[in-house]
Amino acid sequence: MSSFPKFSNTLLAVCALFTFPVFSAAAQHNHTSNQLASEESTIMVMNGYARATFAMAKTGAAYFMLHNQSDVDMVLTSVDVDATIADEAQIHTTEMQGDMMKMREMKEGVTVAANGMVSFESGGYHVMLLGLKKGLEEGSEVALTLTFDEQTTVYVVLPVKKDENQGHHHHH
Ligand SMILES: [Cu+2]
Repeated sequence: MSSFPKFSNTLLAVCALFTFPVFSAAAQHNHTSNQLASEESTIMVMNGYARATFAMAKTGAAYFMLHNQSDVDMVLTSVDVDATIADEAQIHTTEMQGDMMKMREMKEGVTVAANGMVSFESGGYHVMLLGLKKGLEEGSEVALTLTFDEQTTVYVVLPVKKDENQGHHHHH
């Protein structure tokens, strides 16, 4: 059994684990490999998690922060989910229609401006998981592939966590 003093270290390790540098499409135009490490050619996926669901749930949601560290805008054009987890992943936004919160698929994708950040969070942008094979159990993992500009892919494995924030709606 792990002791309490180890707990905060574990959290820090998890945070570090879920920050992924990747090479942007812009970098790929340049075949000089030693330039690929350039700071201005990366996008980071930070603080990602999928929200735990009840056991029979058919839909779930994943959240993260995207940080575009390149000097060109990047568009998150699609998300794929591991087939053992769910049938499909969609990029959604949440909008007020009158006094109702509605979710809408972002078929055109979500732009992360050059050197900008976009937060995917409860009540805003999120990745919707449709056709869950089983509920998302706290402590398990969800593997997603994020595609930017229809060509640059980022593979992330997100922890499933309980979400105290009840802002997300379940009307799919
Ligand atoms: Cu949604």
